[in-house]
Amino acid sequence: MKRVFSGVQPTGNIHLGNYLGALKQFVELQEDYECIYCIVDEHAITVPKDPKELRSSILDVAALYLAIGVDPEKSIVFVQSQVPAHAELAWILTCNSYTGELFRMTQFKAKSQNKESAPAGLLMYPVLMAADILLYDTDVVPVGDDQKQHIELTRDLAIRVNNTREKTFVVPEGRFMKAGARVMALDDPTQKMSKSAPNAHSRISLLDEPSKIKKSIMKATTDSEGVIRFDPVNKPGVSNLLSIYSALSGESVPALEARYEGQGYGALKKDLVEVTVAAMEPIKARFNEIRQSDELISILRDGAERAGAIAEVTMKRVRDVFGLGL
Ligand code: AQP
Repeated sequence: MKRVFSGVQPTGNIHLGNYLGALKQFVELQEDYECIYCIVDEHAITVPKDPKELRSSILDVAALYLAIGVDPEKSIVFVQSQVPAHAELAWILTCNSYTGELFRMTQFKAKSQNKESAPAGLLMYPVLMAADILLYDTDVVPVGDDQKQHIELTRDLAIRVNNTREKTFVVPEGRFMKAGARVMALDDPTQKMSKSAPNAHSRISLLDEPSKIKKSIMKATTDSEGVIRFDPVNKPGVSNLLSIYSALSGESVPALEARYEGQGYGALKKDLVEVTVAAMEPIKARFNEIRQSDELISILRDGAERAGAIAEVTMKRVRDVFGLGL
Protein backbone atom coordinates (compact mmCIF):
# COMPACT_ATOMS: atom_id res chain seq x y z
CA MET A 1 0.00 0.00 0.00
CA LYS A 2 1.32 3.46 -0.87
CA ARG A 3 1.80 5.89 1.99
CA VAL A 4 0.27 9.32 2.59
CA PHE A 5 1.61 11.93 5.01
CA SER A 6 0.29 15.40 5.80
CA GLY A 7 0.05 17.81 8.71
CA VAL A 8 -1.66 20.93 9.94
CA GLN A 9 -0.24 23.51 12.34
CA PRO A 10 -2.03 23.89 15.67
CA THR A 11 -2.37 27.63 15.26
CA GLY A 12 -5.85 29.06 15.86
CA ASN A 13 -9.06 27.83 14.36
CA ILE A 14 -8.83 25.63 11.29
CA HIS A 15 -10.62 27.35 8.43
CA LEU A 16 -12.46 26.43 5.26
CA GLY A 17 -9.22 26.81 3.23
CA ASN A 18 -7.42 24.23 5.39
CA TYR A 19 -10.48 21.97 5.16
CA LEU A 20 -11.15 22.19 1.42
CA GLY A 21 -7.47 22.32 0.42
CA ALA A 22 -6.08 19.59 2.66
CA LEU A 23 -8.25 17.99 5.35
CA LYS A 24 -11.03 16.81 3.05
CA GLN A 25 -8.42 14.82 1.14
CA PHE A 26 -7.26 13.15 4.38
CA VAL A 27 -10.58 11.39 4.71
CA GLU A 28 -10.88 10.34 1.06
CA LEU A 29 -7.36 8.91 0.95
CA GLN A 30 -7.58 6.69 4.01
CA GLU A 31 -9.55 4.07 2.08
CA ASP A 32 -6.76 3.39 -0.43
CA TYR A 33 -3.51 4.40 1.31
CA GLU A 34 -1.68 3.88 4.57
CA CYS A 35 -2.19 7.38 6.00
CA ILE A 36 -0.18 9.26 8.59
CA TYR A 37 -1.64 12.56 9.80
CA CYS A 38 0.37 14.80 12.03
CA ILE A 39 -0.31 17.87 14.17
CA VAL A 40 2.84 19.83 13.39
CA ASP A 41 3.41 21.66 16.67
CA GLU A 42 7.12 22.25 15.98
CA HIS A 43 6.13 24.26 12.91
CA ALA A 44 3.82 26.35 15.07
CA ILE A 45 6.71 27.69 17.21
CA THR A 46 8.42 29.32 14.23
CA VAL A 47 6.61 32.36 15.63
CA PRO A 48 6.19 32.86 19.41
CA LYS A 49 3.24 31.00 20.96
CA ASP A 50 1.66 31.00 24.37
CA PRO A 51 2.42 27.48 25.76
CA LYS A 52 -1.05 26.93 27.24
CA GLU A 53 -2.76 28.01 24.04
CA LEU A 54 -0.46 25.82 21.95
CA ARG A 55 -1.23 22.71 24.05
CA SER A 56 -4.92 23.42 23.75
CA SER A 57 -4.69 24.01 19.97
CA ILE A 58 -2.88 20.67 19.54
CA LEU A 59 -5.88 18.90 21.04
CA ASP A 60 -8.29 21.06 19.01
CA VAL A 61 -6.64 20.05 15.74
CA ALA A 62 -6.49 16.39 16.79
CA ALA A 63 -10.20 16.48 17.65
CA LEU A 64 -10.95 18.19 14.34
CA TYR A 65 -9.10 15.50 12.39
CA LEU A 66 -11.36 12.90 13.99
CA ALA A 67 -14.46 15.10 13.67
CA ILE A 68 -14.10 15.44 9.91
CA GLY A 69 -13.79 11.67 9.58
CA VAL A 70 -10.14 10.65 10.03
CA ASP A 71 -10.41 7.18 11.54
CA PRO A 72 -7.62 6.31 14.03
CA GLU A 73 -8.23 2.61 13.32
CA LYS A 74 -7.24 3.18 9.69
CA SER A 75 -4.83 6.13 9.96
CA ILE A 76 -2.03 7.12 12.31
CA VAL A 77 -2.77 10.42 14.08
CA PHE A 78 -0.01 11.93 16.21
CA VAL A 79 1.78 15.06 17.41
CA GLN A 80 5.05 15.92 15.66
CA SER A 81 7.10 16.73 18.80
CA GLN A 82 6.26 13.27 20.22
CA VAL A 83 8.53 11.78 17.56
CA PRO A 84 11.99 13.41 18.02
CA ALA A 85 13.22 12.00 14.69
CA HIS A 86 11.48 14.92 12.90
CA ALA A 87 13.96 17.38 14.42
CA GLU A 88 16.90 15.01 13.90
CA LEU A 89 16.18 14.51 10.21
CA ALA A 90 15.50 18.24 9.80
CA TRP A 91 19.07 18.98 10.92
CA ILE A 92 20.54 16.42 8.50
CA LEU A 93 18.50 17.91 5.65
CA THR A 94 19.52 21.43 6.73
CA CYS A 95 23.11 20.39 6.11
CA ASN A 96 22.06 19.36 2.59
CA SER A 97 20.08 22.54 1.79
CA TYR A 98 21.35 25.76 0.22
CA THR A 99 20.63 29.09 1.89
CA GLY A 100 19.74 30.54 -1.56
CA GLU A 101 16.93 28.05 -2.15
CA LEU A 102 15.51 28.72 1.32
CA PHE A 103 15.62 32.51 0.95
CA ARG A 104 13.72 32.11 -2.35
CA MET A 105 10.66 30.48 -0.73
CA THR A 106 7.70 32.81 -1.25
CA GLN A 107 6.15 31.93 2.13
CA PHE A 108 9.40 32.93 3.88
CA LYS A 109 9.51 36.19 1.95
CA ALA A 110 5.89 36.98 2.83
CA LYS A 111 6.20 36.09 6.51
CA SER A 112 9.66 37.58 7.17
CA GLN A 113 9.00 40.78 5.19
CA ASN A 114 12.77 41.01 4.64
CA LYS A 115 13.36 41.85 8.32
CA GLU A 116 16.77 40.90 9.70
CA SER A 117 15.01 40.08 12.96
CA ALA A 118 12.74 37.47 11.29
CA PRO A 119 12.98 34.21 13.26
CA ALA A 120 15.42 31.73 11.66
CA GLY A 121 12.72 29.08 12.18
CA LEU A 122 10.68 30.75 9.43
CA LEU A 123 13.58 30.19 7.02
CA MET A 124 14.04 26.57 8.10
CA TYR A 125 10.30 25.77 8.09
CA PRO A 126 10.35 24.06 4.64
CA VAL A 127 13.31 21.87 5.67
CA LEU A 128 11.40 20.65 8.73
CA MET A 129 8.43 20.01 6.45
CA ALA A 130 10.68 18.00 4.11
CA ALA A 131 11.86 15.97 7.13
CA ASP A 132 8.24 15.31 8.18
CA ILE A 133 7.48 13.91 4.75
CA LEU A 134 10.69 12.00 3.99
CA LEU A 135 10.77 10.37 7.44
CA TYR A 136 7.83 8.17 6.50
CA ASP A 137 8.87 7.14 2.97
CA THR A 138 5.83 9.11 1.84
CA ASP A 139 4.45 8.64 -1.68
CA VAL A 140 1.64 11.22 -1.62
CA VAL A 141 1.26 14.53 0.27
CA PRO A 142 -2.27 16.02 0.25
CA VAL A 143 -1.93 19.81 0.71
CA GLY A 144 -3.31 23.12 -0.51
CA ASP A 145 -1.57 24.68 -3.48
CA ASP A 146 0.21 27.28 -1.29
CA GLN A 147 2.49 24.37 -0.34
CA LYS A 148 3.54 23.54 -3.93
CA GLN A 149 6.92 25.25 -3.59
CA HIS A 150 7.65 23.43 -0.31
CA ILE A 151 6.79 20.07 -1.90
CA GLU A 152 9.16 20.89 -4.77
CA LEU A 153 11.93 21.62 -2.25
CA THR A 154 11.21 18.31 -0.48
CA ARG A 155 11.55 16.49 -3.80
CA ASP A 156 14.77 18.37 -4.61
CA LEU A 157 16.30 17.48 -1.23
CA ALA A 158 15.32 13.81 -1.58
CA ILE A 159 16.76 13.63 -5.11
CA ARG A 160 19.92 15.50 -4.04
CA VAL A 161 20.63 13.03 -1.23
CA ASN A 162 19.71 10.04 -3.41
CA ASN A 163 22.11 11.25 -6.14
CA THR A 164 25.03 12.28 -3.95
CA ARG A 165 24.87 9.42 -1.42
CA GLU A 166 22.82 6.35 -2.12
CA LYS A 167 19.11 5.91 -2.63
CA THR A 168 17.87 6.95 0.80
CA PHE A 169 14.50 8.63 0.33
CA VAL A 170 11.26 8.01 -1.50
CA VAL A 171 10.56 11.04 -3.73
CA PRO A 172 7.00 12.17 -2.86
CA GLU A 173 4.29 13.78 -5.00
CA GLY A 174 1.96 16.57 -3.88
CA ARG A 175 -1.79 16.01 -4.24
CA PHE A 176 -4.02 19.03 -4.80
CA MET A 177 -7.81 19.29 -4.96
CA LYS A 178 -9.50 20.46 -8.17
CA ALA A 179 -11.95 22.63 -6.23
CA GLY A 180 -10.58 24.13 -3.00
CA ALA A 181 -6.81 23.94 -3.64
CA ARG A 182 -6.61 27.68 -2.90
CA VAL A 183 -9.53 29.21 -1.04
CA MET A 184 -9.24 32.99 -1.04
CA ALA A 185 -9.97 35.45 1.77
CA LEU A 186 -13.59 36.60 1.81
CA ASP A 187 -12.69 40.26 2.40
CA ASP A 188 -9.82 40.32 -0.12
CA PRO A 189 -10.09 37.56 -2.74
CA THR A 190 -6.60 38.32 -4.05
CA GLN A 191 -5.12 36.84 -0.82
CA LYS A 192 -5.42 33.24 0.38
CA MET A 193 -7.72 32.56 3.32
CA SER A 194 -5.43 32.42 6.34
CA LYS A 195 -5.56 31.78 10.09
CA SER A 196 -3.40 34.77 10.88
CA ALA A 197 -5.28 37.47 8.93
CA PRO A 198 -6.47 40.14 11.42
CA ASN A 199 -10.05 40.35 10.05
CA ALA A 200 -12.08 37.37 11.39
CA HIS A 201 -14.57 37.89 8.53
CA SER A 202 -11.82 37.11 6.03
CA ARG A 203 -12.25 33.42 6.87
CA ILE A 204 -14.77 30.85 8.02
CA SER A 205 -13.49 28.65 10.80
CA LEU A 206 -14.84 25.13 11.02
CA LEU A 207 -16.13 25.89 14.53
CA ASP A 208 -17.80 29.22 13.71
CA GLU A 209 -21.39 29.78 14.82
CA PRO A 210 -23.99 29.97 12.00
CA SER A 211 -24.49 33.71 12.70
CA LYS A 212 -20.77 34.38 12.16
CA ILE A 213 -20.75 32.26 8.97
CA LYS A 214 -23.72 34.24 7.69
CA LYS A 215 -22.13 37.60 8.47
CA SER A 216 -18.78 36.66 6.87
CA ILE A 217 -20.35 35.35 3.65
CA MET A 218 -22.90 38.16 3.29
CA LYS A 219 -20.08 40.72 3.74
CA ALA A 220 -17.79 38.94 1.23
CA THR A 221 -16.20 41.21 -1.35
CA THR A 222 -17.61 40.75 -4.88
CA ASP A 223 -17.73 43.31 -7.72
CA SER A 224 -20.18 45.74 -9.29
CA GLU A 225 -20.98 43.75 -12.47
CA GLY A 226 -23.82 41.78 -10.89
CA VAL A 227 -23.28 38.68 -13.06
CA ILE A 228 -22.54 35.27 -11.50
CA ARG A 229 -19.69 34.01 -13.64
CA PHE A 230 -16.50 32.07 -12.84
CA ASP A 231 -13.61 34.31 -13.88
CA PRO A 232 -10.86 34.32 -11.22
CA VAL A 233 -8.84 37.08 -12.95
CA ASN A 234 -11.62 39.65 -13.43
CA LYS A 235 -14.08 38.44 -10.79
CA PRO A 236 -11.99 36.92 -7.97
CA GLY A 237 -14.62 37.42 -5.26
CA VAL A 238 -17.54 35.77 -7.09
CA SER A 239 -15.24 33.03 -8.40
CA ASN A 240 -14.05 32.29 -4.86
CA LEU A 241 -17.66 31.97 -3.64
CA LEU A 242 -18.48 29.65 -6.56
CA SER A 243 -15.40 27.50 -5.82
CA ILE A 244 -16.31 27.18 -2.14
CA TYR A 245 -19.91 26.35 -3.05
CA SER A 246 -18.78 23.71 -5.54
CA ALA A 247 -16.24 22.15 -3.16
CA LEU A 248 -18.80 21.92 -0.33
CA SER A 249 -21.81 20.78 -2.35
CA GLY A 250 -20.15 18.67 -5.05
CA GLU A 251 -22.11 20.61 -7.71
CA SER A 252 -19.87 21.70 -10.59
CA VAL A 253 -19.07 25.39 -11.16
CA PRO A 254 -20.75 25.42 -14.65
CA ALA A 255 -23.90 23.90 -13.10
CA LEU A 256 -23.88 26.63 -10.45
CA GLU A 257 -23.36 29.35 -13.08
CA ALA A 258 -26.36 27.99 -15.00
CA ARG A 259 -28.51 27.76 -11.85
CA TYR A 260 -27.78 31.35 -10.81
CA GLU A 261 -28.05 32.90 -14.27
CA GLY A 262 -29.93 36.19 -14.05
CA GLN A 263 -29.83 36.23 -10.24
CA GLY A 264 -27.93 38.66 -8.00
CA TYR A 265 -25.01 38.03 -5.66
CA GLY A 266 -27.38 38.12 -2.67
CA ALA A 267 -29.09 34.90 -3.83
CA LEU A 268 -25.77 33.10 -4.28
CA LYS A 269 -24.49 34.26 -0.90
CA LYS A 270 -27.71 33.31 0.90
CA ASP A 271 -27.59 29.77 -0.47
CA LEU A 272 -23.87 29.49 0.22
CA VAL A 273 -24.56 30.34 3.88
CA GLU A 274 -26.99 27.40 4.03
CA VAL A 275 -24.60 24.99 2.30
CA THR A 276 -21.72 26.04 4.57
CA VAL A 277 -23.70 25.84 7.82
CA ALA A 278 -25.03 22.40 6.80
CA ALA A 279 -21.49 21.17 6.14
CA MET A 280 -19.99 22.64 9.34
CA GLU A 281 -22.67 21.79 11.91
CA PRO A 282 -22.07 17.99 12.04
CA ILE A 283 -18.30 18.58 12.21
CA LYS A 284 -18.79 20.96 15.12
CA ALA A 285 -21.08 18.54 16.97
CA ARG A 286 -18.58 15.68 16.62
CA PHE A 287 -15.70 17.98 17.57
CA ASN A 288 -17.40 18.99 20.84
CA GLU A 289 -17.92 15.35 21.76
CA ILE A 290 -14.40 14.17 20.88
CA ARG A 291 -12.60 17.17 22.41
CA GLN A 292 -14.10 16.31 25.83
CA SER A 293 -13.28 12.60 25.68
CA ASP A 294 -10.25 11.00 27.43
CA GLU A 295 -9.80 8.78 24.41
CA LEU A 296 -8.20 11.62 22.43
CA ILE A 297 -4.92 11.51 24.40
CA SER A 298 -4.64 7.73 24.12
CA ILE A 299 -5.24 7.91 20.34
CA LEU A 300 -2.38 10.45 20.07
CA ARG A 301 -0.05 8.38 22.29
CA ASP A 302 -0.75 5.25 20.28
CA GLY A 303 -0.26 7.22 17.06
CA ALA A 304 3.13 8.55 18.24
CA GLU A 305 4.29 5.03 19.04
CA ARG A 306 3.28 3.72 15.62
CA ALA A 307 4.75 6.73 13.81
CA GLY A 308 7.93 6.55 15.90
CA ALA A 309 8.50 2.91 14.92
CA ILE A 310 8.28 3.76 11.20
CA ALA A 311 10.49 6.84 11.67
CA GLU A 312 13.17 4.82 13.46
CA VAL A 313 13.54 2.46 10.48
CA THR A 314 14.16 5.47 8.20
CA MET A 315 16.55 7.11 10.68
CA LYS A 316 18.65 3.97 11.00
CA ARG A 317 19.06 4.00 7.21
CA VAL A 318 19.79 7.76 7.15
CA ARG A 319 22.36 7.58 9.98
CA ASP A 320 24.13 4.74 8.15
CA VAL A 321 24.17 6.68 4.87
CA PHE A 322 25.67 9.76 6.56
CA GLY A 323 27.94 7.83 8.94
CA LEU A 324 26.37 9.29 12.06
CA GLY A 325 26.74 7.63 15.46
CA LEU A 326 28.40 4.30 16.08
N1 AQP B 1 -6.48 29.26 1.73
C1 AQP B 1 -6.17 28.00 1.59
N2 AQP B 1 -6.73 27.26 0.59
C2 AQP B 1 -6.45 25.94 0.43
N3 AQP B 1 -5.61 25.26 1.27
C3 AQP B 1 -5.04 25.95 2.28
N4 AQP B 1 -4.19 25.59 3.27
C4 AQP B 1 -3.92 26.67 4.05
N5 AQP B 1 -4.57 27.74 3.59
C5 AQP B 1 -5.28 27.35 2.49
C6 AQP B 1 -3.70 24.24 3.45
O1 AQP B 1 -4.03 23.83 4.77
C7 AQP B 1 -3.04 22.91 5.22
C8 AQP B 1 -2.63 23.26 6.61
O2 AQP B 1 -2.04 24.53 6.63
P1 AQP B 1 -1.14 24.95 7.86
O3 AQP B 1 -1.95 25.23 9.03
O4 AQP B 1 -0.11 23.94 8.09
O5 AQP B 1 -0.36 26.19 7.36
P2 AQP B 1 -0.70 27.45 6.53
O6 AQP B 1 -0.70 27.13 5.07
O7 AQP B 1 0.31 28.44 6.96
O8 AQP B 1 -2.15 27.87 6.99
P3 AQP B 1 -2.72 29.32 7.17
O9 AQP B 1 -4.13 29.20 7.51
O10 AQP B 1 -2.42 30.19 6.01
O11 AQP B 1 -1.95 29.85 8.45
P4 AQP B 1 -1.14 31.16 8.66
O12 AQP B 1 -2.09 32.29 8.55
O13 AQP B 1 -0.59 30.99 10.05
O14 AQP B 1 -0.07 31.21 7.60
C9 AQP B 1 -1.90 22.95 4.21
O15 AQP B 1 -1.99 21.81 3.39
C10 AQP B 1 -2.18 24.18 3.40
O16 AQP B 1 -1.74 24.05 2.06
